[in-house]
Amino acid sequence: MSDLAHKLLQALDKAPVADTSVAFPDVESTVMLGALKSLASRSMVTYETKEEDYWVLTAEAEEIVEKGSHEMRLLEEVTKRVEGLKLSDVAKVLGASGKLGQQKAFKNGWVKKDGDKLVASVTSTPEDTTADDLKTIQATGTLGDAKELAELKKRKLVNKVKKVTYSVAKGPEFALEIQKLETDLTSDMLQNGSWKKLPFKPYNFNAEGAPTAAGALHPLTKVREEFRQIFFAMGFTEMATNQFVDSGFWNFDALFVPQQHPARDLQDTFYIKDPVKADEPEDKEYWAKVKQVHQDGAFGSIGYRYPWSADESLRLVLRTHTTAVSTKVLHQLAKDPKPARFFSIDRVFRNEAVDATHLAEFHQIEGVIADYGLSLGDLIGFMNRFFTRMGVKQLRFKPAYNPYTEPSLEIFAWHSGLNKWIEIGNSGMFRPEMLQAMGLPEGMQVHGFGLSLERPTMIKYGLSNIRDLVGHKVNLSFIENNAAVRLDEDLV
Ligand code: FB9
Repeated sequence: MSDLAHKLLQALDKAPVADTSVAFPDVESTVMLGALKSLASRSMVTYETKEEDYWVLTAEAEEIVEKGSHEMRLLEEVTKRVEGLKLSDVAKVLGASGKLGQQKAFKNGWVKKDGDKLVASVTSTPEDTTADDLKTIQATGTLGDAKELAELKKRKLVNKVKKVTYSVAKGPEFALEIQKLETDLTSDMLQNGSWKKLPFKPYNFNAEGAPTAAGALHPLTKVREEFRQIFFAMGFTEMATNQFVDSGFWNFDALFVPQQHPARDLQDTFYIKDPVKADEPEDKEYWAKVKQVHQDGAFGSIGYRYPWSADESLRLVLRTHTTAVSTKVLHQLAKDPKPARFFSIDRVFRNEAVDATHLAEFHQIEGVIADYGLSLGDLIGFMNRFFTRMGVKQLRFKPAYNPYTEPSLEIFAWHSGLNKWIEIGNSGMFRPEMLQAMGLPEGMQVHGFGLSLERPTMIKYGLSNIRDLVGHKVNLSFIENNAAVRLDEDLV
């Protein structure tokens, strides 16, 4: 046990310690607390904690106590000169103190302007209350006049300090000697029975366990899992999305996105330099149908009627949406077309302007539902059921445009916190030019919908800047300490 503990016991043997900061002025309160906790755990002492605020002087205030206040020193320099002190000489004569003292000297009515000079407006030397107050604080740690104290704080001449002290008394097991307590029960003690006579340190059942340096799930991961469970509960199968680079064919052409579409421009899409182009898809019939539907029209569509470029279609891109993956999955489904539901949640990349809520990449949540005889009403009904599962009950739908779906609908929800309708996703019925080109039967329709993962996560965790969620500026303690997430509570 520490030397301090022994000194404390010796002091207590004479009398209770009313204030440890007086009895042991050189001991930090944190060190004192350690000794007290150790003795208290053996019931050798009892103690009470006392917290009090007191005031200490800044370096500038220490100088005022020594040399007088800025305003007093200015008055002295003015009074020394019969004709007064030139304003242009104040800094030369008094340095920074001159400027600091002028306002207070004027406010006290000690000096006044006379042309380009300062002259005294008092006939006798006034009380230097600033210096006097600071000397009082220096001696006692406080000042009776709260208004004066507030002004000294405003002038940054004093700072508040919290003082923690303890009053200590003898405990029921008080003794001058500190008995060594066993902390570990050993097999020898059990075998030879010595444990019966040995003093053991009592268990501290209130002690908190040492924090374990465990890992932590990122909020996006937690919200992603919530969405995955909702999709699984609604009969969806997860798509494999571990391929970020794809050809323009799968990302655009197969979705009936024309090769002149602005989404395919460099300012919207990240193109890969090397390798220069992808391999043609194995399904040559599909490749030919996609070309045909763009160039000449097919499946009841007049197409876009432009010379479709195979090279353009084989340029490699960072996928701009996970719909590129949905297209591949639907193309596989066409080999045995039966009702199916697929979903994906993964990163997509867009070469767009970044701002507080948008980065060049985000996680897209996407679902596709393939079935026979689907209508737009079925899509609207499904979206209501999907979002109801995360507490979003009041939806509105607005006609929109996507090259690959017709009709398309933007989805809105009423955000009670923001008191307005917010866009929560996009959806539509995939076009026949896309579906029949891959070989899906004419009677089969496919609904598609999408939203981002970042937006609901930011709302859930009350974040306004996406850089607090992803990127090198993320506060790791936020990642380690944020709450578990449940999407079935009202989210908007
Ligand atoms: O996520 C979005 N907003 C959102 C989503 C959820 C939410 O809380 C949950 C309800 C509980 C709150 C907000 N948006 C889509 C809307 C806006 O944030 C928008 O500004 C940003 N959008 C992204 C794309 O913008 C470059 C969000 C992202 C988005 C948009 C469309 C799709 C996917 C992601 C799609 C699609 C689609 C359509 C038809 C067929 C297949 C896929």
